[in-house]
Amino acid sequence: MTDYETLLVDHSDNVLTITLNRPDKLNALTHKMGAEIKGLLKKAGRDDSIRAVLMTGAGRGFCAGQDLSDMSVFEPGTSLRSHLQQGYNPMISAMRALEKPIITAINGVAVGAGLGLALAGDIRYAAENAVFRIGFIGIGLMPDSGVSFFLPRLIGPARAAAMTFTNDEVSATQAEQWGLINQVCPPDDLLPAARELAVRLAGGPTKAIGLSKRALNRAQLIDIDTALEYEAQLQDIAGRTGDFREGVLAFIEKRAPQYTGS
Ligand code: LHQ
Repeated sequence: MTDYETLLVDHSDNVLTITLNRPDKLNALTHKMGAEIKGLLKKAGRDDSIRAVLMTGAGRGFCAGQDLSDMSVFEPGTSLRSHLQQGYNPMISAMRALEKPIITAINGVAVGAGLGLALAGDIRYAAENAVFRIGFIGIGLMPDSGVSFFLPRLIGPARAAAMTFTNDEVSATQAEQWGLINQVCPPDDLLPAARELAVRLAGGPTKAIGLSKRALNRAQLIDIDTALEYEAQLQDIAGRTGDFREGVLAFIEKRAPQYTGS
């Protein structure tokens, strides 16, 4: 696959693996890294042979958020609003809009916009040594990159407020108890476990998984009646896929389904 300046990329077994690759900076985000991630997410949306995405970090960090040594962001007159509108917002939106499962394998510290990246995935596995920290308040900012949206929904408003205001570190074990992540793994087991799940999901009924993601996204924002109607509309689409027919046929024929993503 094409070379990337800030990422390692692998495409095999219908899984696109994106590894943030600035380990000496704990994979802090630069403009280039954001652009490369967005480009890959676009490709993942168009390429039928990509049926799940796995995102992780090289070295001992997952992602330390905005690269604070990039002074262009802090020059007087720089609008952080346009920095976010052009940089992180489309990246986080693209992760939520991609109708394929995204697993984040959090191998170390996840801070600031790096926490946003971790939370924008659908399913999160973390190494025992991973830690979560808001970061923003530590440099006099408030949460961006979707963190103010994801955090209270995942762990509740009180815990979200404490994390956001104090900048205290949250361990992987605590994060699992709170529902911030799905599973804690010994460090050496993290990638194999996350990859096993990604490969398993990549072999699933991709369209139905994508529509499920669309419904789960929408359910965060709407009332039950609207949610029921929205589910009915999306199920109509799922009901017209080849994978649905295959799923029912396999059940009747008492065999494992062979999903193709069609
Ligand atoms: C870094 C970084 C980093 C550059 C570690 N940048 N080099 C922000 C601004 C503007 C607009 C919009 O949005 C945002 C969003 C955000 O992301 S705000 C949050 C920004 N991130 C942070 O505030 C985190 C800063 N980093 C830290 O607090 C610590 O490095 C953590 C707690 C992540 C890890 O601590 P340690 O494990 O003790 O590692 P370390 O501090 O020694 O870092 C290792 C190296 O990585 C070190 O470089 P060096 O050359 O000295 O070995 C750090 O300078 C570098 N690094 N984070 N964000």
